[in-house]
Amino acid sequence: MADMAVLAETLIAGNRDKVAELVQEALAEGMGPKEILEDGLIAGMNVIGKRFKANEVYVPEVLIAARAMHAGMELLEEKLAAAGVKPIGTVVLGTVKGDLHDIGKNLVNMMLTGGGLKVVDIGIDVPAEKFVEAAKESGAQIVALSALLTTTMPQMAEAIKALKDAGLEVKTIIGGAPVTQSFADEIGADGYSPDAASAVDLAKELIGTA
Ligand code: B1M
Repeated sequence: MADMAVLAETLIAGNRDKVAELVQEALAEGMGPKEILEDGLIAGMNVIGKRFKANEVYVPEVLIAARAMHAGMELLEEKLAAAGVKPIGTVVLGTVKGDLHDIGKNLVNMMLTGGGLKVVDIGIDVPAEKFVEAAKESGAQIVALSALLTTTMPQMAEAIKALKDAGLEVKTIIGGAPVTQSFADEIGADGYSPDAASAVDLAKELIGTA
């Protein structure tokens, strides 16, 4: 029977082709897609998240592991849907208006996806009303905002205000190099995360599945 520890290790090593091969093998042996996802892919991505937090691996390793994760996910997605396996929650994610930085945001996306959440990535330079629209359309529990410029940080406050004004029951989390916990408190965000891996713990905690 396919060994999920080997799949996790292969993902950590970033070997995309081997990950796809192992996922295919496991499916062919009759293993359930949920088990492959949780014990293989997510387990591997969790290790990457922990190592990234501890500065034991860096952005390139995370991107390579995430690419391997995608290769596995592609093979599983249809089967997961058919088996009625639902993501643990939905997160709308974007970089705020006026801000074009997306490397950190994309990492957050990969980590959240790797953590079993559905991510609706609405890109960069996102105005407040677009966050509201996407949250409404997707029924997200969380809206995650990224900003890399001190000049665009006020846009986070705008987006949070717009979500509150729209009466949406979503939690908001923020992050990005110039962002701090005290800024999050000041603008009424529900959470702040200093890095992509912590964003997963924070999102799960706010959704109540941590
Ligand atoms: Co820009 N830039 N940039 N830039 N850029 C910075 C941010 C800057 C610090 C460089 C500097 O001056 N030392 C500075 C900002 C100063 C400030 O305001 N404090 C700056 C500036 C000034 C500018 C321009 C204004 C430059 C100009 O044109 N004069 C301009 C602005 C454009 C705009 O956005 N309107 C600009 C443009 C650019 C490029 C387009 C050239 C490019 C972006 C390419 C891209 O993203 N596709 C760029 C880059 C690459 C950088 C630096 C070099 C690297 C940013 C990065 O990707 N880091 C950056 C200097 C630096 O940080 N060393 C700089 C890696 C990434 C993994 O980290 O994004 O912090 P980061 O994400 C982390 C965490 O912050 C967190 O998780 C990630 C991983 O752990 N995180 C979240 C991020 N978002 C989160 C959301 C969450 C949770 C966690 O949700 C809950």
